[in-house]
Amino acid sequence: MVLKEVYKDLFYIGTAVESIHDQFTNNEIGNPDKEALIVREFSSMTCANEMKPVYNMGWSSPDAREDYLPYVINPNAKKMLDWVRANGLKMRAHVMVWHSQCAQEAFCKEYKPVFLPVDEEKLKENPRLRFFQRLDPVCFVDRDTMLRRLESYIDTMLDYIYREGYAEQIYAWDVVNEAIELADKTETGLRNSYWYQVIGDDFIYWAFRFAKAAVKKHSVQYAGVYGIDPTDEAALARIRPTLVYNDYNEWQPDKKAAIIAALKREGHGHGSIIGEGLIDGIGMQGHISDNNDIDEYIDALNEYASLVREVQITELDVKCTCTNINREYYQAVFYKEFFERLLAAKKAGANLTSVTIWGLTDDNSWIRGADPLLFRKDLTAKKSHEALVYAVTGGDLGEPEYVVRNLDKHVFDFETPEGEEQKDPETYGFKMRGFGKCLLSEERAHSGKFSLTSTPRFADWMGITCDVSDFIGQTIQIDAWVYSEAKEITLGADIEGVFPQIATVEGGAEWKKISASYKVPTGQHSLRLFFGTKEANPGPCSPLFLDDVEISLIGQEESFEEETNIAAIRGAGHLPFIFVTDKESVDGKSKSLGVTRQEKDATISLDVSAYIGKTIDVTMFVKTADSLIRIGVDGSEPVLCAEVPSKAGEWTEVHTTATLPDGVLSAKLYVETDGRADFFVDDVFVKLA
Ligand SMILES: [Ca+2]
Repeated sequence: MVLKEVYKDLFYIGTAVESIHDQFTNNEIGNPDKEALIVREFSSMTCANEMKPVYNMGWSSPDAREDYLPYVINPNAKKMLDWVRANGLKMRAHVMVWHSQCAQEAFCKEYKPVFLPVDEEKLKENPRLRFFQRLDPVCFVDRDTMLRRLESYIDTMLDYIYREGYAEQIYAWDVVNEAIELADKTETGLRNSYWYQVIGDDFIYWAFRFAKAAVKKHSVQYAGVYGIDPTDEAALARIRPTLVYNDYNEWQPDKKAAIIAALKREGHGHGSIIGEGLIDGIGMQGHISDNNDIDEYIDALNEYASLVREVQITELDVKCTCTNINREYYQAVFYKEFFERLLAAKKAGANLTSVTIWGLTDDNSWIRGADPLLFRKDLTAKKSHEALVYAVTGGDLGEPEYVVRNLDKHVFDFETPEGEEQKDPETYGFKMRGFGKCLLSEERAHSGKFSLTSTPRFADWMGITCDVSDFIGQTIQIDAWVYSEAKEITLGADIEGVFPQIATVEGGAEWKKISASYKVPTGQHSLRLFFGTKEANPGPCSPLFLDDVEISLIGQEESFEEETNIAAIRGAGHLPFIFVTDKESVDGKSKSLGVTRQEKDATISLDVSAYIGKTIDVTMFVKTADSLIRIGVDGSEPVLCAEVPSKAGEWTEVHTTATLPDGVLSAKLYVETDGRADFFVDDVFVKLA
C-alpha cells in the first residue's frame, strides 16, 4: 500500500527533497526513478534547500536598493515548483526567515559585509573555523532599514508566487525557522542571530505581520489568475497558505516554553503574534531517535495545537539507535507507535494537518549514518514504511530476531599484532562523538605503541565513545587508562537527554586509571560509554588519549528501586498484579517487587534473555506467608531448579543454578509458591555460573 492513499483522509504526508544540479547528482528531482517513487507515495513535497533565503535574496539584483531587498527566485526552486504543479502534489514552502543559509549581505550597509578577523594560526590548524567567521557589527544597517528589507523581501516573494500561479500548490509556509536558542542566553531566549542583532527581539513578529499582509494583498490582487472572485473570502482561503513558526527540540519543556513565550510576547508598541492572529500553525521539526519519549512529544503537540489553528510535523526523521540485525525493526516499532499516537491525538482534537519526512532515501539523508528514513538507497521500502501503513491499518510488525550477545570480557589495547593490517577502531566499536574521527595514535601509549585519540576536539562533549550494547541491562566493571591535560577526564553514558556521569579523574601530564562499575540501563536498543574532558577554561579542548580499556560483566542486578521491566506477570487464569513498593525490602529501607493475586498459578517471571544458552548462578530474596518457594526456567515445559522452605513472614534467600535453552528469542525464570499468599521479591542477582 502507498502512504498517499493510506493517509489521504488524515493529513498531508510529505517528503523533503532536492533537485539535481552541479555536483549534486544523488538528489531526487531530475532522477526519473526517484520522481516516480515520490509521486507514488507522497501528497506533499518540501524543497530541502532550494527555497532557503540564501538562494533567493536578490541583494545583488539591479532592483535592490538600500531599503528594498527583492526576491529573485533561483532556477532550481522554480524547477521544483513546476515539478510539483505538473505532478499534482502540494508543497510546504521552506523558509522565509532563518539565521542559517541566509545571505550575510542582507544585514549590511550597501550589502557590503565586513568580517571580524579569524585567527590565522588557528585557521591553519582547522579550516572549518572559516564557517564560524562573524560579521563585524560596524557594517550592520539600522533597524528601520532592515525592517524595510524584510518587508520588501517577503512582499516580492509572495507577489511572484501569486503572479506565476503557484499559490494553489503551496498550502503552508514556514515564515520563521529556529529563532529560539536557549544556549545563547539572550534575555528572551531568542537566538543571537543577525536578525535578532539588527532588528531586535520582535523580528519574528514583523516577519509574520509582513507575511500575513502580503498574502492578503496578493491573493486579492491575483485572484483572477486562479479563477476566483476577489471578494469571495471562502474561495480566497484556498490560495492562502498556513503561516507557520517552525523549530527543533520543540518537545523539550524549556524550549517549548520559550517558543510559546516568543509567540505571545508583546512590546515595541505592538501586540503579539498570536494575539494579533498573524500565525496559523506551529511546525514541529521532529528530528528524533527511536528511543525518544513519545509522551513528551505528544504533550507538546497538544499544547501547540491549543494555541494555533494547525500543527504540522515538518522535518521528521527517526535515527536508528540499535546497532545489530534488529536495527530496522526497532526503528519501525518506534515509527509505528509514533504515528499511532499522532492519529490518536488528532482524533482527540489536535488539528494535525501535515507530516513531512525529512528526506527520501537513507543514503541522501542529512544524518546518513543514522539511517532515519523510509526508503533505502536502491529505493526499496524499509520496515519503517510498513510501520506507517500499519499505524493506520492495524497490521503487526512481528518479533525482533534473536541476537547472541558477547558477554566475554572486552579488552582493547589498540595494538596491531605483527603481520596484521591496522584496523579502523570503528570496526571494534569505538567512535568519535562530534564530527571528527577516532584514530590510533603513536604520540603516547600506556601499553605497547598505540593509544586511541579523537580529533578534532572543540568542546567537552566531543570525545570517544565505546559500544557496550552487549551489556544492556547488566552491571559491568569498566577499567581504562586515560591521558589528558584538561582539568578533569570524565566517563559517562550516551543516553539522550540524560547523559549520566559514571566517574571522573583529575587530568594531568601522566596516565590515570579510571575505574567504575555501572548498571547499563534497560530500555535502550544500544548504548555507548563516553570518555570526555572538562576544561578549566573555555576555548580549545585538550587532546584525550585512551588505552587498555577493559569491560567485564559483573552480572544482572535488580533491586526494584525504580519501575522495572525485567518482571512480567505469568499465569493461566487470573493474572496477578505486580507493583514496586517501599513497604517491604530486604534492607528494610528501600523497595521491592510486590505480587498480589487470587490464584496459586498467578505468578511472575524475570527476564534473563542476556544469558540465553548459558548456565547461570541465581540469588534472590522472597518473602511470603506460603511455605515453599520455587524457582525454575520458564518455557512451554517449565523446568524446576530450586524448591526451598519459606521462613514464614521473613525474607528467605533462594540460591540456584539454571541452564537456559539456546536458539530462543527470550529466556525467563519463574518464581512461584505452593499457595496463593501475596509475595515480595528483592535483590535479584544473576551471573554466569
Ligand atoms: Ca596500547
